[in-house]
Amino acid sequence: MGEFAAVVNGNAESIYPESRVLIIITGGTICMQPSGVGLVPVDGFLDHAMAPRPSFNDMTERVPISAVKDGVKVTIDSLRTPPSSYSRHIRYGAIEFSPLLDSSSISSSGWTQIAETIKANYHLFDGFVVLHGTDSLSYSASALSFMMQELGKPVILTGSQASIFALQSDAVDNLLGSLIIAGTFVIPEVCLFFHHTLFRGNRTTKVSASSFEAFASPNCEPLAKVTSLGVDVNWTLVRRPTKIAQFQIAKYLDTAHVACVRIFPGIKPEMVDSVLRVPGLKGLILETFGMGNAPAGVDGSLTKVIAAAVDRGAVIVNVSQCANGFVSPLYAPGFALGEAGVVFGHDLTSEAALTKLSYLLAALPDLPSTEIAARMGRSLRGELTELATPSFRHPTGDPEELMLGSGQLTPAESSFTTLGWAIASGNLQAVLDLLESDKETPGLLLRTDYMGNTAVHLAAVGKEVGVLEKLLERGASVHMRNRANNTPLFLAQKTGNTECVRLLEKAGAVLWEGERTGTAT
Ligand code: ASN
Repeated sequence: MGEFAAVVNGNAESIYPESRVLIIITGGTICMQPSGVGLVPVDGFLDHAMAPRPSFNDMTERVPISAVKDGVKVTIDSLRTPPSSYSRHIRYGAIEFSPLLDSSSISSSGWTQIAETIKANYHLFDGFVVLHGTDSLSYSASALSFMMQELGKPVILTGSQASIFALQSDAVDNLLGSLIIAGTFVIPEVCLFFHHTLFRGNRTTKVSASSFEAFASPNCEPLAKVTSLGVDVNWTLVRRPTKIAQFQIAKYLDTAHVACVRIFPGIKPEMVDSVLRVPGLKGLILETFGMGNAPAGVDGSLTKVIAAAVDRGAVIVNVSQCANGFVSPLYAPGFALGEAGVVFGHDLTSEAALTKLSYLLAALPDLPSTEIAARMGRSLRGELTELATPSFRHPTGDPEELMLGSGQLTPAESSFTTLGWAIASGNLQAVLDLLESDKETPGLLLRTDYMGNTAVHLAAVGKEVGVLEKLLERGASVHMRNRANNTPLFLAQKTGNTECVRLLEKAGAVLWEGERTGTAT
């Protein structure tokens, strides 16, 4: 260890708590080096790329931590970051896939491997960062979003346009931003982080082959932005599970029986027909012009080819070639497609449409194609905009909230205190009224008291299990930890609140490692 380590080694007993993040390394430019056959991924990323960098390593002791690799319990080496501006260290370990891939070679078996690794390690980490090549990153982010059900922790996919070993690269920013967000904020979605921006993964598309600003989310605002002041999370957009159920994964996607065709002027109906007649084909994504239009063909021949395939049981989904906007049967050509049985994919990206169809076909193999088609038009994970759907929403902000440090309670702080009283006294109606009239950003469910306790922590030790249930049904997280690093489940157990323990476990709560091993207080 060098000079730097000697200076900071005294930080080992840091006053700041640690979050724990697992980095899953699948490959991509971020870990590539030149070879005789072009850029190839090289292994040993934690040691070679992260350990030598002070922003990833505060040079304290490398602590072995528990993880599950290929279904086997193992201990892996960990490093930790210096404290972030959120007064937390991020302690992280890595699991590297073998072989590492250029992401152009990822397939549904790779998605299964990523999903299974997250599932096996879910109880051991606060969040997950997946290092991945950029070429197929939006496909993988979309696929994983559908595979993860009742996700309660952040899963952030990232990569870079230049290798971390290059002198000028976006790799450090992308990786550090992902780590800090995954270890600090309970954003329970499959996200993609790139160029200071956190996107909902299934809304993204790769828009540049070389620029550092490589991804866009044309039909959905970013979930968060990293600025010089910190991470600005758009909490009103963040989705969260509202079903009291544990995290689950779908094991695989059926990409073997779907295809994607891009309509172009002069396309021959026979071309589309031959794709639709590939043996076993169950679904087709049709990339159409503008708002969902395709040439009808001579005497409506293309429309007839499509109608015949729908009759044979194929699911055909209309998405736009335009990055921005949505498809609708507004114009006659689009209307004709609708009449032929094509389902309108609203503002789905092609990546999301293809992976969603693959997911539905694998998850619901016995469902009639008309039912699969109907589900393609409805939002499962926020991947499309359903015009009439109410969404989870925190009320918009109030500048007064920025009065922190003025010595007085902000309106948000005082309403959290009131909520705390209502929870402590088991007054369900008062809790519901307070949540209903909440006017702050972030909302009451995301706020904490001076000890870092969320409403769920307070309810876990409260006398009314119904209060806890209502909080969870409104999307409150069971995974947040307070300043003492305690989960609500730990507090409920400690106070002997067995009903709350049972409910929290049903909602996917698990004890934190320190709590399981008895080092927590
Ligand atoms: N070909 C690389 C990949 O997708 C591109 C990158 O990661 N920037 O693996």
